[in-house]
Formats: sequence, structure tokens, C-alpha cells
Amino acid sequence: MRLFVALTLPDGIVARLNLMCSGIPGARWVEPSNMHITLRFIGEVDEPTAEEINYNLSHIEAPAFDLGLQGLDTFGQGYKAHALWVGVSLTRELAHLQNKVESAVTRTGQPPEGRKFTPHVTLARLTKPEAGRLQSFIEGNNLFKAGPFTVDQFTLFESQPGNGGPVYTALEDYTLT
Ligand code: 3AM
Repeated sequence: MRLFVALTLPDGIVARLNLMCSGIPGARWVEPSNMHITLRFIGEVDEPTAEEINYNLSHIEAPAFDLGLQGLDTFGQGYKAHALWVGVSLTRELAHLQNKVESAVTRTGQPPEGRKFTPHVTLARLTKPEAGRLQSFIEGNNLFKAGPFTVDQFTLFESQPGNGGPVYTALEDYTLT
């Protein structure tokens, strides 16, 4: 099974994000029900490993915290941009939780995440976007701001391929104190 750990977003914020999702030809917009903040992409694991990951995640003790969304950016630049996303404030509490999740996952033998943690909500995946259209979309929406909202849980998701893109299923929620 293909797994990842993420934070879900309040419905009102998802609705506002979804309102932004048009106006870039060729963009593959993320379904509102799929919007999230990834803490750790795990990838393909067997069932015993998934159970071990679930066990470790369920023993994480961390406080609930507030989080805000702000601004737009891309992974990759110009016509090489491949993901368009809304930024997430990297607070001390978020970094703390992400560290604990990383350690819970790597303790099961998964390779460590090599990339710097850039918390974000992906709005669209892009393939060779027209740079001008992308730039004007970013300029037109860059003042986007949402929250702060309270994060009081995190979630283990399974990702399965579907006809209209991946289908994410929440397997387990873990409460923050
Ligand atoms: O939070 P986002 O939408 O940016 O891109 C995938 C998505 O991130 C990412 O994991 C999240 C849930 O699918 N993802 C998918 N395959 C990946 C990989 N091989 C990956 N992240 C890193 N390496």
C-alpha cells in the first residue's frame, strides 16, 4: 500500500482554495476532497510495515497548534513549474510534529526524507505551463491568506490510483493533545 501522513484542512478553507482553482490552461487541479498538507510521503510499504508505522504514529505525543496559509508558489520555475501550491506557515510546533512523524516512519526502516520540509497545499500539477499565464495567476492570487485554524490531529492516508487521478483514503487519525 502507498501511504503518506498529512494534515487535513477545515472545510471553509478548502472551499476558498477551490475557488482559486481555474485559469491555467492544462493545469490538473486537485479535487477539494484531496487537499491536504503532507507531513511525510512514505510510498509503497507492505502490511506489517504499515501496521508498525501506524503503531509508532499513534504513540506520538505533541500539542495541538494554530496554522495559517499564505501566498502562492511553485515547485520548479517558469515553464518547468510542476506543482502550484499555497504556502503554510512553518511554525515551531509544525516543525516539531513533522520531526516526530519523520522519526516514527524512519524507525520502521524507511529511508529518511532527504528534502527540506516545505509545508504547502498543492492546488494543481502542471506540465510545461505557459509561463506568462502562470505568472499572472500567481500575481492575481498572491494575497491569499487563510486562518489561523487549529490543528488538533494528523492523519495516515492511503493513495490509490483512480481514473480521474489518485484517490486518498484516511486510514487513521491521531489526536494532538
Ligand atoms: O502534498 P502534495 O500534494 O504536494 O505529490 C504527492 C503528494 O504531495 C507526494 O505525496 C503526496 C501525497 O500523494 N508524492 C507522491 N509521490 C511522491 C514521491 N515519490 C511524493 N513525494 C515524494 N516522493
